Parts: sequence; C-alpha cells; structure tokens
Amino acid sequence: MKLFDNPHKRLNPLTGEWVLVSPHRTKRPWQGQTEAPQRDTGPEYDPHCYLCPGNSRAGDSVNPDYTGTFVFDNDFSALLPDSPQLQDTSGPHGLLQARSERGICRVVCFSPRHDLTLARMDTRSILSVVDTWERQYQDLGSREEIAHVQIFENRGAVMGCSNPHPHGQIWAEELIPDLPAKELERQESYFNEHGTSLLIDYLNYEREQGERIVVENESFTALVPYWAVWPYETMVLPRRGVQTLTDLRPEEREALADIIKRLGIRYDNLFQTSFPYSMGIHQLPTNSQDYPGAQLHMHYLPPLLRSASVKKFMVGYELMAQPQRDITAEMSAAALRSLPETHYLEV
Ligand code: H2U
Ligand code: ZN
Repeated sequence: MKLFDNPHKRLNPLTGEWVLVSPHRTKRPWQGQTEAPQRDTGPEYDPHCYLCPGNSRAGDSVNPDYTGTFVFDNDFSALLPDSPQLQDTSGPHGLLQARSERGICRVVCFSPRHDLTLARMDTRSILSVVDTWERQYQDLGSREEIAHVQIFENRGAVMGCSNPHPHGQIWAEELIPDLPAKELERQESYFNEHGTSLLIDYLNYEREQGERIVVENESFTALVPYWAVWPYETMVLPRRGVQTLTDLRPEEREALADIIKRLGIRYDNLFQTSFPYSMGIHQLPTNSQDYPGAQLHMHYLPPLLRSASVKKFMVGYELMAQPQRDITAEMSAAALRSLPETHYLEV
C-alpha cells in the first residue's frame, strides 16, 4: 500500500497549512481535452480598451502611444498614499482592531498589443516586463512608508480579470500582508534551525526526485509543489540564493523571461485555451530589515481542473475546514511536463 495512492494530508512548509489529497477519486490521471481549442485572440488594437495605446481611461487620462511596457497609477486604487494615520481598538479586551493603511497601486501593461499574452510574447518583450517589475520594486520600495511591494497578474475572466489586454498590477503598502509575512517567518525559522534556505533545500531535493518538475533552464525551475492546492499550481524558483529581482544577473533575468514563456505555453497547451491564473512574485520586504533564508519565488495559482471551462471550486470542506485536491501534484506535473513547447496557436 502506498501513501500517495490513499487519502492523505500534505504539509505546506511555507505556510504551515495542510492540504487533503484524495487520489483514489481520480480514475484516470489525464482526462484529455474535451472542448474545441480556443482560437479567437481578439484584435491587435481595441478602440474600446482602456489599456491600449492612445486610448482614454477613467478620469481624464489618456494612454501614451507606448511601444513596450507602460505603467500608471491605478485610477481605482485599493490603497491611497495619503490616507490619514488613524487606528481603532475597541470592544471587549480590544477584540476589534483597525488601522489605516497607506499605499500605492499601479497597473503594468505588458505590451501595446491587445491580443497577446505573456505566453505568446517573445522572450525579449517578456524580459522588458521583468525589467519593469524590477524598476517598480525599486521605485516603490525605496519610499519610506512602503514595506512591501506585491507584483501580480490576474489573468482571465474566470479570475475576475476585467480586460484581456496583457497587464498586471502592483500593490505597495506600509505593512507586510499576511501570506508573504507567514512565508517569510517560516523561511526564517527554517534558516535559524538548519542554517540553509528552505526553498533552496526544497528545490535541490525536487531536482533529485524529478517527478514534480515541469520545466527548467540554466537558472530557474518551474515545479508543481508537493503541497499544491490548485490542480495545476506551480512555483518558479531560482536555483541560486536570491532575494529580489534586483539580485538577478542580466543572464538570470533572461532565464526568468524564458521560464515565464515556456511555462505559459505549457499552461495554454494543457486545455488549448488562454490559461487563466493568478500569478505573484514574492521577494524581500522593502523595510530595510533582514530576512534570513528568504528566497525570491513566483506562485502560479490557476483555477482550471479538467478543461477550458471546468474549474475547481473552493467550497464546502475547503472553505470550512481545509483545501482538498484529487489529482496529485505528481500527476499534474507529469501532465504539464508531457506537453509540447510550441504554442497551440502557432502549430
Ligand atoms: P484587472 O487586472 O483585475 O483586470 O484590473 C485592471 C485594473 O485596471 C483594475 O484594478 C484599473 C482597475 O482599477 N483601471 C484603471 O486604472 N483605469 C481604468 O480606466 C479602468 C480600469
Ligand atoms: Zn487593449
């Protein structure tokens, strides 16, 4: 009897949370594709898109005729730079707490082309997105009131993304948000206990095992983490100890662009659709404190389960108790690994 063939729980060492895995519920590891490939990518320029070059946005702003990446302050920012500094502690034993939070939200257009996605942009253009992220991390992080810069991309209508034009967001703020804070804390305790980095040790182990690796190049590895919650969740990890995008050497930035493209193509090829996901980059906080053991990494959390339209829902037991998955991380990695690296729209 093998553990992984039976219901079991796996620990996420980055958060301390567990995921229930129920592999006996999957009759076949790979159910294949059941829907017609999605081929409509929309026009190269959409006169009604608020992100296309030359178009107007909310308020009176007009986008420049940009040719590479383009960054602007979000017209509907969730955080504001000048909110007054107030707090509230009330209720029995100070049960109710609130504090104001200052911050800056920006939108990053990846390309002037409305019809492209990261997976379909050339590696050179993806490199300029990586460079833009790095500059934004520096620019926002150098402000005294900013302790954390969260770079992310929300892709696809199913993820609530309002516009197919390739773009991401950056939310920079005064406090380190809960998830990165937890991951930093766990990486630091691991470092204090073992004297090495949790994610580097983990990556070295995975590279020996091989079964959860999706794609690699000379500097980066994309893998389905042992503790993945979403069916095709992946992490992108640098092989060398680096804490920020700024730490990357020029050739490593190119390697990151290469991995983003190759992973993106595999994702799109999986269900022959423009694969939806939330992707985020976790790097060092910008409050000038040391975070021993912290390692730069990216998370890709895609919602699709079985086809371009069948998604996983986080409901019931998962909302009330703990995340659960059927297909194992090993099956997902094997499926992603077996896919070609030519985009299905280019075949
Ligand atoms: P999504 O990544 O969730 O699609 O969001 C796009 C962002 O663009 C969203 O945060 C902003 C929205 O506030 N936006 C503008 O800044 N200006 C506009 O004219 C429309 C949308
Ligand atoms: Zn557009």
